[in-house]
Amino acid sequence: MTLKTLKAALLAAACAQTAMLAHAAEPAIAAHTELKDCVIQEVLPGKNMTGAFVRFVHHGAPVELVRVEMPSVSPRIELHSMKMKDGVMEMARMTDLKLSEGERRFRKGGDHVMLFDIAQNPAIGSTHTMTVYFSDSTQAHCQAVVKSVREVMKDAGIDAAPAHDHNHDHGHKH
Ligand SMILES: [Cu+2]
Repeated sequence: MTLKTLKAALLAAACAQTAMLAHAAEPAIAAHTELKDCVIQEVLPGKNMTGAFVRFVHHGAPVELVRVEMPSVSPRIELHSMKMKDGVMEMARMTDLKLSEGERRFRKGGDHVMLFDIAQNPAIGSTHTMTVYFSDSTQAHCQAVVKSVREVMKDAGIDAAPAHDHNHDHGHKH
């Protein structure tokens, strides 16, 4: 083998490796999990963060959530749960990342996707691609729609109406 052919062979090997790495960086679509009802809560005035919600429908062996990406909305995303601390509900990093057979729902007041450092508030009604990465190196996508806080609360079964509304508007209607 001449030096020239050796160089060519090395270059070819390097290219093959680069191609393999590029392939590895694009995970396969998960066959085990569907993302449903993907929603982003509107960003409230004066804030640059918000929550996003999703319903996972999972089949087969358990997998773990690794991370969530939504590049058109936020460059920094964490998975959060609500935990009781000193009698107050607080957000904390999610420790239970497992998806088992069946449904798991993220919703306002519970588990959620936390979007930080939002530079431009997404408009209500606009949609954004949410990508979830799993521990088996697969991923799943959905189109998350931006909804108002009121709608998000309604979806979560939280009564958003102020307390006095019950007394004056709804108290005697049956
Ligand atoms: Cu949070």
